[in-house]
Amino acid sequence: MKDHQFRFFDLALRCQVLRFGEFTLKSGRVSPYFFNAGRFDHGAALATLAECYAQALEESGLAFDMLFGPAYKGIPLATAVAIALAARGRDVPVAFNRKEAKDHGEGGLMIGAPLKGRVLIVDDVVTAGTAVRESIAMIGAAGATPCGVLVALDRQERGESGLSATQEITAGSGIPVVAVARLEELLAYTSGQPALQEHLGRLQAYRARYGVAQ
Ligand code: OMP
Repeated sequence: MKDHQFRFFDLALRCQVLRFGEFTLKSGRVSPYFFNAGRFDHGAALATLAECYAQALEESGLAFDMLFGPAYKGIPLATAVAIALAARGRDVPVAFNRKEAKDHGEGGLMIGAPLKGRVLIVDDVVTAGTAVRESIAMIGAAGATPCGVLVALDRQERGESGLSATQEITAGSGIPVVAVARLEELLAYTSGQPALQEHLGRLQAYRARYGVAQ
């Protein structure tokens, strides 16, 4: 496991973004863990998180022209990543959407830089891939090219085929998904932390039931 992945899980636990227990997901699956990116709710945490995203992005080598943060949770995430990239010497445009169209003032659904060129979607979590597919469609409809997805956590859950949801997105649309960390790294991190041992069995059982073959 990489250094920034350790930092990411340490931060997620400290901020109570990552919690263990019993959680019903959007998909209806009952999960022994949940990742709530809304709890990255102060400046230093967002700065560290954005550094982890920027590191994962740089290591991926993915080419992109601008960032897009889907409402709501993607908005602060894409903004924070744009700031982290600027600190690394790369100044890129950033855009986001609103969920309801406004018919006064500047109007429209999109805010920030005009969507054009290769657009990288920045979001929190992928489970079944529904949210990511919606963002890909939104960018295509705006006449730009969705070129990749950058998320904090890929839960590596089985999609409709034997592949994971993120593998299905890439297979279906050619769009790569880069994650700061995946369930695989969460398992490695958990097994290395004495205080988290009690959760390991439930995580492994969940992966056996809903995950993909490693
Ligand atoms: P999919 O659209 O199925 O990929 O699920 C991703 C979304 O589920 C996220 O954007 C969240 O709204 C929510 N979610 C989490 O935030 N954290 C989790 O650990 C799991 C989920 C989820 O419901 O699957």
